Amino acid sequence: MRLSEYFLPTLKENPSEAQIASHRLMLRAGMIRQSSAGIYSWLPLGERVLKKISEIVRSEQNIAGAQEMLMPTIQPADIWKESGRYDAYGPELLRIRDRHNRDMLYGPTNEEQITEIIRSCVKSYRDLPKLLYHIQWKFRDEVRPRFGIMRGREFLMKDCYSFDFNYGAARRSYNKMFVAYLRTFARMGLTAIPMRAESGPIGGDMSHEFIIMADTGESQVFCHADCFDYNVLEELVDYQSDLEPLVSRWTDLYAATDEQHDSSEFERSVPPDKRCEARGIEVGHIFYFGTKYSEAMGAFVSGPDGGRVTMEMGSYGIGVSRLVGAIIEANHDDDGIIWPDSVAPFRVGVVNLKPEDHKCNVLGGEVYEKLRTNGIDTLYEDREGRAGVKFANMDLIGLPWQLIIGPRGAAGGRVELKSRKTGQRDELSMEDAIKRVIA
Ligand code: P5A
Repeated sequence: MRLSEYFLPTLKENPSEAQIASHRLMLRAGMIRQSSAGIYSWLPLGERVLKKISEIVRSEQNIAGAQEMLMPTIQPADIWKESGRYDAYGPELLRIRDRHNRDMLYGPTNEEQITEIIRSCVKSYRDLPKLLYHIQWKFRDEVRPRFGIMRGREFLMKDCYSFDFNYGAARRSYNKMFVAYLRTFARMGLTAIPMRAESGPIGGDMSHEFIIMADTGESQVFCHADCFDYNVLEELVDYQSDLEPLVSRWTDLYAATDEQHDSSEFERSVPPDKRCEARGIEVGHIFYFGTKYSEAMGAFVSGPDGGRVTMEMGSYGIGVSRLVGAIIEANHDDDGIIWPDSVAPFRVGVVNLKPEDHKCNVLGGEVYEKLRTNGIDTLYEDREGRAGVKFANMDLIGLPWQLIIGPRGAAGGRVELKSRKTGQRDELSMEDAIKRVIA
């Protein structure tokens, strides 16, 4: 993409409404624009990151054996009346009336909708288990939407739902998602710690929040320091085998959010130097709630002996849009964002310091085309302007690599390659620089 054509409305000044780094940087880097309180448009740069994150989430859901579908944003109120949540959910639920005077709502979550589908289509225990997910916009009329897209009113969620025949099978579904979540966040360069959590309006008696540490996080958490020392991507995960040992390696370590925190248990579980108390951002939340919805909505199958068995359910959420902010909270410096490779909107920014110079123009065009034809997402700074401004802009938007072309090097076909993360700069031939970016 050529910056002379790209829509990237960056801001020089810090927007006064932004209280935390990710909100400030997303506005300044031209990723989002507020539409109304807690509701945002995603501009091209932001949309790219959202898509990258969704792709990682999708790929790990599929590997775990979940099947993608797509449910609507607008739901009929009837199914929520059946589950009892139409009244219980309160003012966070955005209620709508259609032209025929029918009660509708903008879905804050989809337990009712999926239960309605499964109860009508799945009749026998032989058709279980089922693990289904979608990535869809949600609406919650939060009292205090804040921190930009971190606590929005409209936000993108991946929500998965499991239907099983009995507790043991439901537990296996829970474990699959538990492991899939560890892998998903690790692929984004995040250390997300699973913590015992309160199940709130979703309900149920087993629940874990996945939390990344950040001073600006809304959750207060307590955990054993060893939680941080574990790389789940090094494990060979076979989702058909028993995942309980892998899951209990985590759940045996003390880790809880403040609502579930038990200080005497915490003190018993760890030497003092292993006890961490910190703030964090909730990027995922999984629930086992048994028959809460299936019972209320009559979702049952016939068992092996012909009798009726109410299905066991769980639901599993990832805050896809919140992750954009969470990743920035974990990866930035004073100059701007530092994208991890896997979610970067572009892999490299080609910075032409003097596009009006013939040699720079030719070399810049050549580098840009070579990268593009090699399938590398490339943003090309081909506009005239001051070098300092171009560098500041590139640092702000935080692409992993900057390939810098100036008049001195261009004459000999040489360029400079800068890593945004380490700040290291190397002077290289054009070919070597391209090879390094591709590697
Ligand atoms: C699980 C999937 C649920 O809704 N039902 C379907 C269950 N869980 S949850 O914890 O309420 O939400 C799941 C994740 O969504 C993100 N999230 C938000 N992101 C941005 N703005 C919000 N207002 C918001 N509310 C929830 C969180 O990452 C949460 O873990």
